[in-house]
Amino acid sequence: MIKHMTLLLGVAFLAGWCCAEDVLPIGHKSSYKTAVGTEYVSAGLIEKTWKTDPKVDGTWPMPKPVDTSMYKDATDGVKGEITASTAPSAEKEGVKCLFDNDQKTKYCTPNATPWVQYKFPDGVKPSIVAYSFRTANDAAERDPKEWVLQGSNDGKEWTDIDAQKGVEYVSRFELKLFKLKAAASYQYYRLVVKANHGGEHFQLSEIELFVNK
Ligand SMILES: [Ca+2]
Repeated sequence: MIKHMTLLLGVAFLAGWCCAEDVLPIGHKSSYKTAVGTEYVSAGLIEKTWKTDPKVDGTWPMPKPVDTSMYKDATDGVKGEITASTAPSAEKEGVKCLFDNDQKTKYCTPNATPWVQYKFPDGVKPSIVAYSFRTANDAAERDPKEWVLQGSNDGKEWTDIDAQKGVEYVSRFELKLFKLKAAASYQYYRLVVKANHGGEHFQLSEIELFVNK
């Protein structure tokens, strides 16, 4: 709380306005897409003073920029088989939306803890060194919080290659990068979600499986 107060006061000072009734709290996540404003770095987060409505100014924390330029997404240009444990909430929100390189499309399913699987073509076992998630447009309670990433060469026996707990996000369309402790080479990769942030649904807009360039 103290850190957030410090951030808020710093933002107010730098932006040149005083704390008024219409100042939205740190962590407010709406109106993200239409925001414009002044960007600067504070306490490890990119802060922006947004002006989304002539009547309401607000300040929201933004995630640190993530550099993935040293990687190549192993799913790009590959016709893999993409499956999931659970059908999507709507036809247009199918699991393939996770790998279409379009953050405006998402996989959304009425299951807080689904699994998602990417099977590379026969003979293709990319050496994955990192992976990324991008959160979707709305409903932060659907974001993944805890999961295991697994690899397999037959779709039956699985090896855990990464596990994460307590992962937090600060914005919609946020990109999160996870680096593996050791490269993993498999034909199948499966994300097993163990917990989300409390919603009845799970969703993400993008998953990338990275190899080194
Ligand atoms: Ca997508």
